[in-house]
Amino acid sequence: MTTWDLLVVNAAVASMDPARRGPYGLVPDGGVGVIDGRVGWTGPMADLPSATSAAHTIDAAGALVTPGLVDCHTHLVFGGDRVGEFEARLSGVGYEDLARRGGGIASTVAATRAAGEDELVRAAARRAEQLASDGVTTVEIKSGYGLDLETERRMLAAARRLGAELPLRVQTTFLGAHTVPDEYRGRADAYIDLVCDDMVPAVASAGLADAVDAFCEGIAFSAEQVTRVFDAARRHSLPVKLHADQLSDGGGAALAAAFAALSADHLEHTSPAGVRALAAAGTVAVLLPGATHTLGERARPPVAALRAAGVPLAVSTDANPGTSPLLSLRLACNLACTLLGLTPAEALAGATRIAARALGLAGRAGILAVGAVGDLVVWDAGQPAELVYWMGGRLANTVVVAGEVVRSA
Ligand code: DI6
Ligand code: FE
Repeated sequence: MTTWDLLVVNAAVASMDPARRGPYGLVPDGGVGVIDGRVGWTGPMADLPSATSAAHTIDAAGALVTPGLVDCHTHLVFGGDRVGEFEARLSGVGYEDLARRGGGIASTVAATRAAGEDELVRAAARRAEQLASDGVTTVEIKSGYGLDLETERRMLAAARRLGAELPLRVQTTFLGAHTVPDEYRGRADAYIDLVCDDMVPAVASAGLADAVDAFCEGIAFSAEQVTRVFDAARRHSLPVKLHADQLSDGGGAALAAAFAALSADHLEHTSPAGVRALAAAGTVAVLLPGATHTLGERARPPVAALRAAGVPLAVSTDANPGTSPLLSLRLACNLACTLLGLTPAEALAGATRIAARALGLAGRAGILAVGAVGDLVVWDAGQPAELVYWMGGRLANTVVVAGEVVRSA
């Protein structure tokens, strides 16, 4: 007889498992059994073995259950704030202008360098809590506001601590090539030397980074410079991802594809050739509508072309102080539908199963299937599209991580 650590019964289980029926892999009168932190059984209640018992049982009474949500692109760890910049942009100053004047990312770099690790953890924990309280159980966190070895290390260590101290799985990404720091102005190649020769080896050998990212853009780094960073990542067996074609078409999508990147993110200006390259490489396209919205960007990622080419689509908050101060993954999903043309089913897959794939966790997170992590959410909702329909607020009723109830309403 199996004794589940946690058994959820009488639920509308949106398993997000493509092996099951419909876009949500919905099992209308279903259940989930978790043992040793993993899903050991899920299916129709009628199939639950009769000789079964559980240390803890949740009767969902018909409510919707999904896998824990996965936010696959955030910059949650940073010092200071950019509220003043928000006001300046509303009065007409452009984002790229601010960056050229030493505002933008550079101002967050100054504040982050000045912050200690405890301070970074405390501030980021408040933001992570907002995501987690509404059903996010896995979050990716990037560095990239340090731009020197010591601060990049401190950011990644802070992100790792969040994973240890909060009931949240944290995947870390080293984004040393986010922008050229002031002290290297006009010497971007020398800064890339530092990233490749010192920073990537140091964070890799300390086990601080699960992946390497870069910002391929006119105001940041060229495709040639990013290629050097990706070569360094490859030497240290770290997977890569890329901020690609956000403000202009810099060939970022094709570059990401050439390195079989886990994901290419943003893609507002990606060309048809870039779309084809992503499809051929199996690289996930991560859509970040919070940045589109905040920047008032008119260009849209080529969603119809990405879909037609079979590129997997993920949705994320891009939570960051400059271009996407967005702390609700469900609102990101809503914006992905209203601004970018996703269906609610695509958006929810993009915030679960496909987001996990963008983190190298395909089949292990963002899905309710045997062997996946036992992370799930019981929602104050009856049908999956409702999670995308409501703009923000909090719908998560009970959040479970590794079979343990970590919050309940
Ligand atoms: N693209 C973005 O949207 C964020 N980083 C990036 O490379 C913006 C980061 C910031 O403005 O602080
Ligand atoms: Fe970003």
